[in-house]
Amino acid sequence: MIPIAFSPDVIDARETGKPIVALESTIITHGMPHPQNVETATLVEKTVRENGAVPATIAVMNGTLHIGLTSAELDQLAQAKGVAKLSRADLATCIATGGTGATTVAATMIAARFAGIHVFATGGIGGVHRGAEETFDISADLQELAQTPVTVVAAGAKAILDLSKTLEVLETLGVPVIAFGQSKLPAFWSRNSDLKAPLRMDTSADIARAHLMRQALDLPGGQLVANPIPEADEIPNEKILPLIEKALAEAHRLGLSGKAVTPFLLQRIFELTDGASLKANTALVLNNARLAAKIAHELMTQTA
Ligand code: PSU
Ligand code: MN
Repeated sequence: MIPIAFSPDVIDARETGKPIVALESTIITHGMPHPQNVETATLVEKTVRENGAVPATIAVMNGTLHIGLTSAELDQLAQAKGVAKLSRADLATCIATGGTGATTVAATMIAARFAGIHVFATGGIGGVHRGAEETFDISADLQELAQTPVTVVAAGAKAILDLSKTLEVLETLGVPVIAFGQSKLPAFWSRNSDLKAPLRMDTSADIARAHLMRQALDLPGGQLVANPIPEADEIPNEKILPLIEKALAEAHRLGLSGKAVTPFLLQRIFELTDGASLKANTALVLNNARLAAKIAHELMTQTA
């Protein structure tokens, strides 16, 4: 028996067959500072609702796996200190020992699949870090996409990562990487990278059909939808790249490794851009929530 708690909204959605979109919580506890984290999380949930789906933010609180948080729980998590960052390796141990932890993309996918949720919106996924040939730092998110059947909507991957190595690993793992509405791979703060996306789709209906086709073929693993940040919210590469380099050099000097790397870089880039990175981050998560809700809606329609 797993101690699991569904929020009242998610219980209702499951009973009445409404589309549900999963949301991660590491972006709240380790990706953004307070109070912008809870403001953004609340806006993301609202955006999912406005686009015809029910949000299910996922986290472990005091040993209970939550599928959907009430606003009081969201508030509590956003202010909590010392929250663990949970990936595939530590989700079960956290629940088993009564701990509190926020779920990364990998752990959110596991929980979503367990709860029968097929679509998940986030900001950026983890990937192959720059210098991975030395450090072996490759996010467990990539393996998860290879084995857990959830469609993940993200804005591509940040330039704190090595984008082309990330694409190569995803190709090896057999993960479809689908750029939405364009041919180039989006690069998080910028609409375009210099890389061509392996696949392109222009409608949520096509993405839903592809998800169902993988299911019909009995293929394990999910799909990564790379949704470009809205034009008005882009940060030009030439502005952000030098700041990323600076943050990376600091992380290197501090000898950071493992789970600490990504949160440190996100926090430093926030500081170095005077908060501009956070504004863009919020805009792109909302944009992903919109698309994810449409895909979840399409999945319902096509299976009705
Ligand atoms: N990338 C972002 N924002 C984030 C993360 C990644 O742009 O908040 C978080 C996600 O939860 C992702 C995790 O799953 O970091 C990846 O961490 P790691 O690199 O340690 O696997
Ligand atoms: Mn890592």
